[in-house]
Amino acid sequence: MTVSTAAITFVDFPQDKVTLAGNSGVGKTTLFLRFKLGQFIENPDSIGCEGEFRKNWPVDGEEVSMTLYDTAGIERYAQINSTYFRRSRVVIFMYDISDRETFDSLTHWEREAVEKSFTRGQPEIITALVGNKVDLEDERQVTNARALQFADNYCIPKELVFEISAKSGEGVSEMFDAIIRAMLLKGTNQRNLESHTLDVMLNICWWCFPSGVGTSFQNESSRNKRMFCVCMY
Ligand SMILES: Nc1nc2c(ncn2[C@@H]2O[C@H](COP(=O)(O)OP(=O)(O)O)[C@@H](O)[C@H]2O)c(=O)[nH]1
Ligand SMILES: [Mg+2]
Repeated sequence: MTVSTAAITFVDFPQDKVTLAGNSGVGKTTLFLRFKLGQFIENPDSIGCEGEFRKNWPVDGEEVSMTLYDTAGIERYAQINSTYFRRSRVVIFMYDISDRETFDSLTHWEREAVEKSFTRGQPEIITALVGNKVDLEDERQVTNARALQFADNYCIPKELVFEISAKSGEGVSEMFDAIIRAMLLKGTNQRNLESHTLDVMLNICWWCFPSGVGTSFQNESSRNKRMFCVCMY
């Protein structure tokens, strides 16, 4: 139920949020650390890594910010909660080319990530498919043709299908370059959306009303883009 309208200024979610999705062991944290530190860390769990890192990535003479999110190993113990994926600008679906099961699990990850990012069907979400551990060519269980077929089924453009090695670094820069270009093509990045004013409608949040704070925000110009109540609904 809408109770009133108001104009407020607030800091929006980061428009450069890039999340990693995929089974434990595919190399998400190794890729995250390569992005963050520019090197291969043999035993990523040993250095206790926090789950997000923002940096400027130079592409085509521009410096564009990207904030990469890692699950930080949660998927080993529990389902990833929706806060992790919420409002991702880009989701990178990652599998291990030497482990067929990690590829087969991507249907599960696609459902999880795209639903929990609250962006299913929204044109601005970018999805990429990444086969990691290409240095293990002799142990390959997933062909590039299969990956391209998957991408086709899930509307991932073939320019965003990659095979990389987070260990050797092969293909990693090219992958981030292409993702940044896709973000630029779709017209948003952190530089112009860090903070802005929106006309909003205050709504009763039926999840926490009447005991909780009971309000959430809705962007008047885009009814799909409801801002969330502090109860996170
Ligand atoms: N050979 C090879 N091993 C890798 C590569 N990327 C990660 N690994 C190894 O795979 C294991 C799991 O990596 P990790 O980043 O922890 O996977 P996560 O569970 O998806 O975060 C570690 O032993 C990494 O050293 C790669 O490109 N090639
Ligand atoms: Mg990890």
